[in-house]
Formats: sequence, C-alpha cells, structure tokens
Amino acid sequence: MRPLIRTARCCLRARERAMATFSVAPAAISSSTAARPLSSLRPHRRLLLPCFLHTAPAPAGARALRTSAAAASAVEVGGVKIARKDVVKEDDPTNNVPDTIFSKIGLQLHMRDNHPLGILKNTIYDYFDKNFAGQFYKFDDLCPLVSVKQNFDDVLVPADHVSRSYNDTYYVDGQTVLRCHTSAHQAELLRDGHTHFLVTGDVYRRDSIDSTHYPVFHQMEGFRVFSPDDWSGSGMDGTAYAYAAADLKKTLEGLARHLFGAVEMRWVDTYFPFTNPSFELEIYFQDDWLEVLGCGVTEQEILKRNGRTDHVAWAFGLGLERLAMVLFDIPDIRLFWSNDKRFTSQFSEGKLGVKFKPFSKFPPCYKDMSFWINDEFTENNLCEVVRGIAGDLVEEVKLIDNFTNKKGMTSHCYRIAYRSMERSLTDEEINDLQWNVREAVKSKLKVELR
Ligand code: FA5
Ligand code: MG
Repeated sequence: MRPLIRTARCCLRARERAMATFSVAPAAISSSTAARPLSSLRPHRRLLLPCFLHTAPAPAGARALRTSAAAASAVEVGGVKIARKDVVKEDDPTNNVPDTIFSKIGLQLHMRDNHPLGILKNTIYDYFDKNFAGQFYKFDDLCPLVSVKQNFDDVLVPADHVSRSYNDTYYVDGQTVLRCHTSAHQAELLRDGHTHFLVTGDVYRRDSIDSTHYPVFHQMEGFRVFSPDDWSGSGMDGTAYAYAAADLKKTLEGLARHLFGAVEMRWVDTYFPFTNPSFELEIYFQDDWLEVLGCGVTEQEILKRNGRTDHVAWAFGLGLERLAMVLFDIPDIRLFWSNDKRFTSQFSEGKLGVKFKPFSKFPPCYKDMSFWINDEFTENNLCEVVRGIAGDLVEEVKLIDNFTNKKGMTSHCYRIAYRSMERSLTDEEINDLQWNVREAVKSKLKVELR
C-alpha cells in the first residue's frame, strides 16, 4: 500500500519545474512527520514468529518462473558462501525466510550487463565517472546477509521502529537479517575510510503485492562526505548542512537529466532516521506518482561514530527496478526475474531506454476471498502466504472490502489477481491455486473464512 504524500509545493508537472524545486533553499524545506517504510511511523507491532512464515512449495507454474538458483543448496556472493540451511530454518522460531526468498539470493540481476538493472547501474556509474572522475568507489557484491546492528542500529533506526518488525523484515535469526536497504553498509564503509561510494545490491522486504512492489529488489546507495575545506572555500552563506543539501540536489538533478528525457517528477519532504532534512523523488508513471528514491543530509551522529567528526555528508538510496520500469517501459516488477527469451533478448549492454515490447498480453484472473481477521493478522503475512503458494503468478493482492460487525468482528475481503507474464493460465490451474491459497490462509493465519 503506498499512500502518497502530496504537497502542493512539491507538485511539478515538468522536468524544468522539478529542477526549480531542487533549487528551493534547504532551510525552507521542512521535514514532514508523515513517512513511509524506512521512514514509516506506522504503529509498531512486534509479532511473535508464527510457523506460517514457511510456506508450501510453489506449484509447477510458479516454479517454472524461477531460475536455476532455486534448486541450489548454496550460493556465493562476493566470495561468501551462503547455504540454504543457514538462511531457511523451518524449525527456528526467530527465522522467517521462505524458500522463495532464498532462491533469489546470489542471482544478482544488477551484475548482468544485458539486463535492464545492469544497464541502468552502468549508466549511473557513467554519470558519476564523468562528473566525479575517480572519486566514487563502487561496491556491487557486498553480502546481503548483515547484522541487525548494521541494518538498523548503525543508521539510527529506533528500537521500536516498524521496519525492525518480523512483519517487515526477513530475519535469519535474532541477530542477522537479509538487508532491507543498502544503507546497511554506510557505517562499515565510513569506518574503512571511504568518503565517496556507491553500493548496489539486492535488498529484501516483506511487503504488499502489486506491480511495483516485490519482496526482493535492488537499490543503489550513494554517499559523499565533505570536509570543512570543501565548504569553507565555497563562498556559500549558511551552514555546512546547507552546502551538503545543495550539492545533493545538484547531483541528483544531474543524474535525473542523465537518465531521463522529459518526465514529470516532484520532490516530497519525508523523514528517515539517518538523514535530516530528508526527501523522496517521485516520477509520474502509468497514471500515478511512483517513488523512486530517498535521500538527505546524513545525521551527524553517524559521521561522529565512524571517524568523521566535523564533516558533513549526503546520502541517497534509489530503487533500481522503479527507475528501470520508467526508463524501459516495463509494466510489472516481476518481469525483471523472467528468464523468458522474449523478455531478456530485448535488452543489450549500454542501451538505456529501449522500450520494452510486451510479447503478448495474457488476461488476469481475479479471485476474491473474505475472512474474519484476528489480532495478529497483517497484510504482509497474507501476501507472504499467497506468494508461497502462487509464486510469481500472483500479480496483486488488494483489500476491496473491510467492515466491523456489531460483535466487533472485522471482515476483510481481498481480491487476488493471478496472471502469468509468459503464458495463459488455465481455469483449472487458477482454481487449484485459489483452493490452496484459501487452505493455507485458513491454517497458517488462523483466520475464519467466510
Ligand atoms: C530507503 O531504503 C532508504 N535507505 C533510502 C535512503 C538512503 C534515504 C540514504 C536517505 C539516505 P525507502 O524505503 O524509501 O528508503 O526505499 C528507497 C527506494 O527503494 C524507494 O524510493 C523505491 O524506489 C524502492 N523500493 C522500496 N520498496 C520497494 C519494493 N517493495 N519494491 C521495489 N522497490 C522498492
Ligand atoms: Mg520510501
């Protein structure tokens, strides 16, 4: 679910006007208290880890969409060997990683030069190479298994922040997670002495299901540290913070120009625990605003703790799939994982912005399911169960009705859209899927079907 934070000041219809917003004086930009995922202020509910998080194997149709790593019992990332048994632990109540997620580790779509994500990553590299020759150090195979400390504590995510919950993050055990953002590497890289870096990698989140959300996606983190010499010589009025904010905007403004021709975009003030002020950039796509990146001026505390007292820094984290969807006209985020030649053959190294031609439009099939929820019910858990049964054949899970009766019981009705990107689904197959989904939802979420 992606409520939009709209402010009249931030609504821009043309790139030129977006650029005008970039040049709003930082002091005039107030941080909104409204916020989203890593910026979210949703009431925190730490869930007990239920066993339903481990889901049944996906049906043949879903399996066919997977790639070879699905069958592997171990994969390697950046020289680190990751075994299935170390990540998927059915009997460990502190683990909530299903096989569908393990099967994505090590695929590293961003390392493929002919894949839209690899093409996009390389184009962003070109921008930084051209404008900051030799300055930005690039990391793209850091291990996605990180400590809770790296993922949250090191970037000042409060102890009760919703993103730490088992509902939102994949925990390998009480101390280890699949990183939910590339910001997890900021502190260690600062400690290693880096001042300019880009970190690209796969990140993992329990989330809702629709065409722009997927539980595994790719981010690129950018980070730049400034020393007092940088801003004292700038002749700029105001604080070091203002200097960093202005440079951040200039840098992302240039990146937007490098990537896009004309596109509608707007800036939205937001909140992140690790930056202040903080902003998100949204781009108009498929008749709606799509959030593509978060950024801001790094909190002093992070610099102080990691050997950069008296410095300032900016950081950004952009969603590669979201940008690639706009640039290549890719209508559904699941397509990035497709091995179908009709998809993969359309992209080639160095060719940014080639418009994707859908090979065929297969019809979606909708099935509704109503049930009385209980106190533990969350939409992310529902999506995890549905995805565990239907795999990538599920396109969207959407709440379409919600009411509470006189006895205080709350009913939800969800509409599930099934659609393959690659073939027509038979009625029988969909009925089977829906039957299995209903059974799994009933037994694993302990809800009462209506
Ligand atoms: C973050 O992850 C912050 N770490 C970004 C950041 C870095 C802010 C440094 C400030 C400084 P957020 O949760 O908004 O923020 O995610 C960043 C981007 O990832 C989003 O703008 C969006 O493009 C992408 N994204 C988020 N969730 C998903 C998802 N489920 N599927 C695909 N892309 C997603
Ligand atoms: Mg966001």
